Amino acid sequence: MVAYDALKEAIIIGDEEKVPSLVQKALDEGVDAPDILNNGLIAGMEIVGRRFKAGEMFLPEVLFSASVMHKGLDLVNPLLAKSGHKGLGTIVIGTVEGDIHDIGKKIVGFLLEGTGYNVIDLGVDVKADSFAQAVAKHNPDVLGMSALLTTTMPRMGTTIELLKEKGLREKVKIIIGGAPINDQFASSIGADGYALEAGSAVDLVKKLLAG
Ligand code: B12
Repeated sequence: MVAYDALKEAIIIGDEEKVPSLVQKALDEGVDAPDILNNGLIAGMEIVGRRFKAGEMFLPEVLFSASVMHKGLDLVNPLLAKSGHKGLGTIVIGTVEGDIHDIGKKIVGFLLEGTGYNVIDLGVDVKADSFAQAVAKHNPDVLGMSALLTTTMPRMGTTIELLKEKGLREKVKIIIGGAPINDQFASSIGADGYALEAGSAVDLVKKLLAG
């Protein structure tokens, strides 16, 4: 019997010893890596996402949970690759050109990764052309752009226009976020969605990829 409740709890409280040891124990008992991923690691991070959204967990705690979750992920990842396990989808994410704020974008990336998506983080100060190249190269299901400055928000629109020019816009769902962004701005530039915080970003991605 796998101690999934204990594993989830260890992720929530950020226990960096218990997470890898419980994952290793489950692997030693012959439990499938995808089972541990879905019912232990992802399930734990989903609770973290919900608590963060509800204001019951705070930023440093979320980052800590994400880092201990990664310790578990490191153990199951090689086995997942061998078993041909496919994630829920690929997300390319980055902070737009001229903007170096990345704390929020990283949390969004961690939570998406923690809930089963393959996340490619392009970093900060990402030019429209680099976003376009990444879409062409990785063929992601979703492109996420972050901006924290009112002066860099327009770059999101520039990127969408460039994707249209290159015939890439229809290949990918586009979501945006960051403190100055709202729904109205998202629709004005033709993005597919906006999320106020990381928990809602996970819900948004799920919704966009379901329909
Ligand atoms: C930390 C910080 C910095 C750090 C950034 C460190 C880093 N590695 O990120 C440093 C010190 C470097 C910095 C620099 C600057 N900053 Co600053 N910074 C902040 C601060 C205090 C917090 C931002 C933050 O991390 N918040 C916490 C995270 C968790 O929240 P978040 O980023 O909003 O992310 C959440 C959501 O927005 C959403 N989200 C975010 N991205 C995405 C993406 C997608 C796809 C989705 C769906 C959702 C999503 O989910 C996240 C998690 O829930 C804000 C103030 C504020 N209250 O926002 C100012 C702030 C953003 N900064 C500001 C300014 C002006 C600057 C500087 C220009 C200052 C200067 N004169 O040099 C420079 C700009 C440098 C540059 N070129 O980018 C202003 C912007 C004002 C404006 N209207 O444009 C703010 C609002 C401060 C202020 N009140 O004046 N800053």
